[in-house]
Amino acid sequence: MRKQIAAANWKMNLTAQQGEQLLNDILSAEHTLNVNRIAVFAVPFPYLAMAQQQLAGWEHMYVSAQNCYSKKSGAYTGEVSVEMLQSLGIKYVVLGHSERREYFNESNQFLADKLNICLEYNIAPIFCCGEPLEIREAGSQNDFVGRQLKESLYHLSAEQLKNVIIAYEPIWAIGTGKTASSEQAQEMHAFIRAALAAQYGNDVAEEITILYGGSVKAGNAAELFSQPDVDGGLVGGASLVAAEFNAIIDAL
Ligand code: G2H
Repeated sequence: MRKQIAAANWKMNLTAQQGEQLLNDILSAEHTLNVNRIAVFAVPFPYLAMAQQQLAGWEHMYVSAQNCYSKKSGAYTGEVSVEMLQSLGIKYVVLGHSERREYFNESNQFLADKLNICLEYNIAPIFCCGEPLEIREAGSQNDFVGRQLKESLYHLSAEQLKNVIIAYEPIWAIGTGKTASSEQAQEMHAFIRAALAAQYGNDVAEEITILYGGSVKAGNAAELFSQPDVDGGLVGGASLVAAEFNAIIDAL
């Protein structure tokens, strides 16, 4: 069975005190999680250690970074290495979010390097892909996402790929309130799985968790997650409100 994941992406939001309170509010609700149904919290770098401490002792809930650098260590002022993340016990990192691609010029090749180093350090990448509006309107979304997969992932072995989580996030649906319909999400997730199957075989593709991201909220999570190839969500705005994210976890 594939892992189902509710992943919170706090982005650059909340003070330390607000973040601590939010996690406490989420932890104080009852959740029926298990090894194949987990919650992940991608918090800002300064809160990683705090979040790790708060989640210590809670099963099936994990802290994630929102980014990392592609080099092991060295003179890269302001960057954070996977070795640093590993030393805190972090198990996940979001890579290639469209905001990083757009504002920080992250290319498919740069992301391939980041994927490599994460996998070397046993940190599972949550690899984001997705098309902008003009590509969707031109009907070229499969080619666009297919190329992102090819250029960042296809150098990996099947064993490595099994540790990668994919998040499909159509850029036109991010923070806009415009969610992709569950049919649009399913269509792209099925395309991604078929592309992985063509490259790595059906058995490998069936094991890969593919999350949907883009204006997921309590009100649409169950419908999105009920699609056969949608294995959970990467959630921005709604993950900042305990009641919303609690409901999203429970919709898994
Ligand atoms: C997409 C998503 C989280 P939101 O960026 O990665 O954010 O749910 O606010 O659209």
